[in-house]
Amino acid sequence: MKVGVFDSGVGGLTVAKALQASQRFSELVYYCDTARVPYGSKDSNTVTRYALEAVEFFNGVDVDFLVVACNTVSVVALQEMQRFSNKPVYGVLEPGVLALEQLAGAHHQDPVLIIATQSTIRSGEYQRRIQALGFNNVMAMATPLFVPIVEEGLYSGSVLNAAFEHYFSPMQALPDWQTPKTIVLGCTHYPLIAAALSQHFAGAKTIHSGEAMMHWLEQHCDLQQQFDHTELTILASENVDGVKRVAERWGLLDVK
Ligand code: DGN
Repeated sequence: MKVGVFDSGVGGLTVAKALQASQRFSELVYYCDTARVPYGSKDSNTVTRYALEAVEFFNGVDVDFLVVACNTVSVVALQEMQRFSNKPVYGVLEPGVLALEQLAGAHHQDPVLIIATQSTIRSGEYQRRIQALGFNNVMAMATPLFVPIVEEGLYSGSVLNAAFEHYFSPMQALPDWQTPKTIVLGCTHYPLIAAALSQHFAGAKTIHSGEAMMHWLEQHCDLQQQFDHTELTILASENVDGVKRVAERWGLLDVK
């Protein structure tokens, strides 16, 4: 089985890595729009226009389905993409929401923190869906600085700590029972700082879009076959060599 993976930039490689590690696919075709990243600060019309161009691209690629690794695109443009695609299109929003109970084992009264790009938080989609599941203590915060910090490879240390201070210091005033116990990493870059986030929030569990998507795919698609390895073809609208270097640095295998 071949799968297309779309993201605005390198962040979706964290989702591709989870798909590759599952050994359920013979090939992944990863396409990212490095020429126009970041999408996270753009308005929904622009993100939808770019997402539909990606659909047009994947309509000409031989894959069984398309995974939208980008949270921003998944909350803003998934339905439009499904309308114009010639193959099934799955986004990371629903898997991420369901993973709260299914993977993290969170209880409805547990405080949940959603962190993501401005567009994702502004859409209110994660908040709405998580509350609709019955969670009644949901906080949401746009934390765009984490994206360039991750791209610089600063997964711990003073720069990351300063960003934590910048975003999270108001939360220090929260009583213990309101401190987040589960953090939804609503942006594909954030799994690389999951350990640091968990440590900052006294061992809070984190939800990773890639693991959530893989869990969802196991439940919703017929993935019987096991492959020795999963080839990864990387394509990009700009600087494909830079994306391949990041893929190797982040531990993806068989990069073409
Ligand atoms: N991949 C994007 C997301 O998951 O929302 C983040 C990168 C960006 O466009 N800023």
